[in-house]
Amino acid sequence: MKTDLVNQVAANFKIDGKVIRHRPFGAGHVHDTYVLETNGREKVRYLLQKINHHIFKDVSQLMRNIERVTSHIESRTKKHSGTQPAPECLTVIKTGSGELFFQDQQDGYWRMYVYIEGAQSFDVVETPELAHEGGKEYGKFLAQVSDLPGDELFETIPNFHNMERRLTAFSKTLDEDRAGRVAHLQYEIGFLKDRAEEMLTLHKLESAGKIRRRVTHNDTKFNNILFDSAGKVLCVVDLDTVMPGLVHYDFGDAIRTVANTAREDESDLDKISLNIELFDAFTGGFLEEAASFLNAAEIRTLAFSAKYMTFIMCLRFLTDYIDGDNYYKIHFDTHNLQRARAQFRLLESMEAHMDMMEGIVDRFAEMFVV
Ligand code: GN1
Ligand code: MG
Repeated sequence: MKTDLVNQVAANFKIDGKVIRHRPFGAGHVHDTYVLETNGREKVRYLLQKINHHIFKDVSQLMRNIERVTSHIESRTKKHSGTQPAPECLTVIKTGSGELFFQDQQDGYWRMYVYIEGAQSFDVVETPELAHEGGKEYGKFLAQVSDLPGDELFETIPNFHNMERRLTAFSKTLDEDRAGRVAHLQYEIGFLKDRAEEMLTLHKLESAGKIRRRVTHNDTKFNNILFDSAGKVLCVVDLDTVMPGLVHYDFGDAIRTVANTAREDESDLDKISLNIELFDAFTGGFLEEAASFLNAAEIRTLAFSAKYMTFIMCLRFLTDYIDGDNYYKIHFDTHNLQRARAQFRLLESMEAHMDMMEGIVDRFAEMFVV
């Protein structure tokens, strides 16, 4: 990205001083992010993001959701603590004319947040204490957004975790075979087809009215929680997909990342398995915060949700690979295939641990459901 463009774009936001330095930031698969330093007096740094509007097609509605969610969390925290809180949430910086985003002349869409200093996030989790804190934080997040006033949030990516739609898209991609890759992937395709029917379980429960939509985060990778340098939770970030969803999406995606012994795209499959101790620790924290507002059918299917979200990632990574890598940022040619294979291995490990996982959920449900 050209230095001048970042500087030019930044000048449109209400920042303290002028940008003196900037660098690319983070490991997201979707947006381009920069951290900016200014010569302002307040010594605040900023996070400037070029929003991927091929994925988030309605940037105005996206930013309206984020504004609603962040201001609600902020007001709720103030009410509960009675004081000005430490950052419990992202702070949006508006443009000079009061807009939530800036559109440049090349049709790029940009937004800005206050950069949270001294924060760290974890791609791989090693201690049960950290997993437990993360579980509490995502459980608390669900509670915080549960009483969001006003209309339903806008669906920023329609049918994001809708398994039927994802399976249909997969079949279509197989038929088209645009990158000529299908012939080499018979094992992987069979792996997914064998499990497709089981993956419609949540959809069926929802249609039968046994589980219902609530406001969920929908991208609860563990590294979307920020911790301070002492390991204390700061806040949940990456609010792009906060919208109506099932609790399973949040619990499952968090388990997919917190209880994986390796990175999401690990190439050495033997390093990948489900760490049951970390599953236990996260689940305990999560249910401590969330058990009181979940119903029995939701709780009974929580362990399954880990498989659901891992399967959907297998499906999405493989679909993108077959389609010629149009969605996720990749760092080498077979990156999406490697991601898919790593998720396959994790899913197999979850299948082997399913009874234990269900037992753990039951144990905490007994403890925390009043
Ligand atoms: C994307 O790039 P990031 O971390 O925000 C994706 C998630 C996937 C994740 C896999 C909008 O998230 O759904 O789980 O990659 N976000 C979108 O790492 O597609
Ligand atoms: Mg994201």
